[in-house]
Amino acid sequence: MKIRKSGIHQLYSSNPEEADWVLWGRKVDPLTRRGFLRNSGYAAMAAAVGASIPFAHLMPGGLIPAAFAQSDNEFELPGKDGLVVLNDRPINAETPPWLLDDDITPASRLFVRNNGIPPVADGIDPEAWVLEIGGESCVDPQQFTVAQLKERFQHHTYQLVLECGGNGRSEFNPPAKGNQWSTGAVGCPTWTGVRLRDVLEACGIASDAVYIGYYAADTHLSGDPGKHPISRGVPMRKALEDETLIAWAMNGEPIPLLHGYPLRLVCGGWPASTSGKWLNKVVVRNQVHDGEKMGGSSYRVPCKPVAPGTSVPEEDMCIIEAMPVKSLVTFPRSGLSHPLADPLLVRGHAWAGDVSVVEVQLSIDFGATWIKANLSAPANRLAWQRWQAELLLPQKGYYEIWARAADSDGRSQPMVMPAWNPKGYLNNACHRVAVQAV
Ligand SMILES: Nc1nc2c(c(=O)[nH]1)N[C@H]1C(S)=C(S)[C@@H](COP(=O)(O)O)O[C@H]1N2
Ligand SMILES: [Mo]
Repeated sequence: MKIRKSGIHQLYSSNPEEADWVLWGRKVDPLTRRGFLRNSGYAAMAAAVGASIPFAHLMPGGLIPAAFAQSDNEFELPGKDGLVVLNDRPINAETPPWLLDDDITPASRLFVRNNGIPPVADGIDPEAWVLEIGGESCVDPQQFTVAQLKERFQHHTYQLVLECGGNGRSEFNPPAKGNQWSTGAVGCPTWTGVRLRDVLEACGIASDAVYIGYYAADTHLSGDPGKHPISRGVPMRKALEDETLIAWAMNGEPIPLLHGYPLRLVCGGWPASTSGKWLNKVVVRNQVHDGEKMGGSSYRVPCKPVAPGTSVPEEDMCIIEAMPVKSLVTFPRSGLSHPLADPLLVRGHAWAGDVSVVEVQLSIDFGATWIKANLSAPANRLAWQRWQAELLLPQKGYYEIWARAADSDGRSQPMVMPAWNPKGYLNNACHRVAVQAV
């Protein structure tokens, strides 16, 4: 049986129970949500994954087997290593999970999300690049060249998670429009720059300040110079955190053009749309910033959960702040064949918005039982955390490894899908990879 990746996603997104029935003859028990595989369906699924499935009776219905859910259509992007390109104008590309195994994400493996057209490298003189600080709640508006920023303020380096608010969007049902990210719109490089707080304080923050907003040098897809592709911001409490940086270096090198050369804002743990690339202006606002992609349903979710497919009035949508707890299995790569007798080393990263990860658990039986992984401390606040474990698979066959992280606020990842929302944000469902014991 051959199933093309886009085909299987389409089938499952329009009607997962129907897809189960068409592909495998699998029926879903309405009480337990477990899938019933009849013998012929079981044979079809086992044939498709290439092995018997010891825990088939525990497998939930309506879920694409992880063996088919991975991105596999690799595509070349200059300077990038095996990223999957979702769109080429503007450029958007994500990283397959097995290429996110590094502790510190190298530039070649960091996802790219552009809303407009980046400035051209040739036209940028990094020393002469000017950052303007202003806005109605800035006491003394000023301009700084990059050289002046470097000279006047203390330098700081932090490893910070960047995750697109729409990471995981492809799994929502009904589907949400936008880049169909699977799991790869996340990374955790180190960033060097000055604290936004130090720069804002040098310009004076008025007592009525509530928000900051950024402006940048990329241009709108329409070509209209009066329009900004994106201009977002964060509340003052996030803007003034130690780790919120105006950065000029990523992993010790000038920030690559695609990631914001020569200057970018980095607000770790919040939707990466708040981390403005090609930064040329920061405004201190006496109201919630109202730049491009701050309003409507952009980077907003229903303030209260809604039924899938509901159309939600604008006043009932709330701005996304910290990203939810999440984890990724970066080794093994889904599809691995592993000798039954050997312990299987499994590892990945976990992160949790503004707080820390306190536990990562793994399951090889579709969530029936869980074991604890070893979890490392983060390099600094707002960096992702390495976890690893050794698993023994009980008999030959097809398994899925599920990873589930819990944060210091007592929240953990949902096993299947979190609350549906119109734009498909904040999918922090457990990551799954397929392994075959042989
Ligand atoms: N100026 C500018 N900044 C931007 C964007 C953009 O299009 N223009 N995209 C935002 C979004 S939506 C994301 S997810 C991150 C992506 O950062 P990266 O491309 O460096 O991974 O940048 C954010 N900053
Ligand atoms: Mo994003």
